[in-house]
Amino acid sequence: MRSINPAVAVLAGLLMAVCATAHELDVIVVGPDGVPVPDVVVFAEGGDPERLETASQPDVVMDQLDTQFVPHMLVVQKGTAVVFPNSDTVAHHVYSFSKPNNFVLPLYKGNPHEPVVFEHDGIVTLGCNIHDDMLAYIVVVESDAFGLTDASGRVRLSVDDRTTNFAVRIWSPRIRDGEDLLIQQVAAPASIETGLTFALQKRLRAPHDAATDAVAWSEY
Ligand SMILES: [Cu+2]
Repeated sequence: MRSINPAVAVLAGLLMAVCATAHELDVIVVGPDGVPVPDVVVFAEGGDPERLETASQPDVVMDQLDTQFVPHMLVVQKGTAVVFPNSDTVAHHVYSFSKPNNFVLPLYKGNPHEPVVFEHDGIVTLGCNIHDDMLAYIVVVESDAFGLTDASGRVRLSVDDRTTNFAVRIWSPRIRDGEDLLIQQVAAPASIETGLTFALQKRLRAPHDAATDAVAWSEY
């Protein structure tokens, strides 16, 4: 049996370390008036499946406070467990009809329920049976490069640089533009350095409109 030359092993280790570094990809989303759009989900599609399988987030919290879900928008990697504590003194009955991620947490106070593990990518619309105004979204992505735009419409994604050809997709319940404007291919490191701009053409819905019928991305 041949043994591995230690120098080769060290070199291979160094190469793997170099290859595992990530590019920072800046993404900005602006509305038709050029105004930055906050709270937009941005994520990279495609990538190394083996890396995705090993990546994981700790339990993520979707709180209930002052009869609202907090936060209003949440983005998680597929397979992430989300806990739904009720921090109000009134009881809530949390549900989602968004198949196949649908679930129900029957009427409760405190935090008596097990976390919900979201096994399918897609948009999960949350509601409460007691309070019709309670609305929030969990966007489940098959990606470990994702985030929400900040007040300046920006988000920085850490993209594994083994990925040379991937797409960046955005989603928000406020966006009315068609799918073609919501996805951009990233083919070369050059475009990673310059960053991506999503310039929306249609006027946005108001921040908390419950317009769930019109907002799913193509496969949902
Ligand atoms: Cu409620």
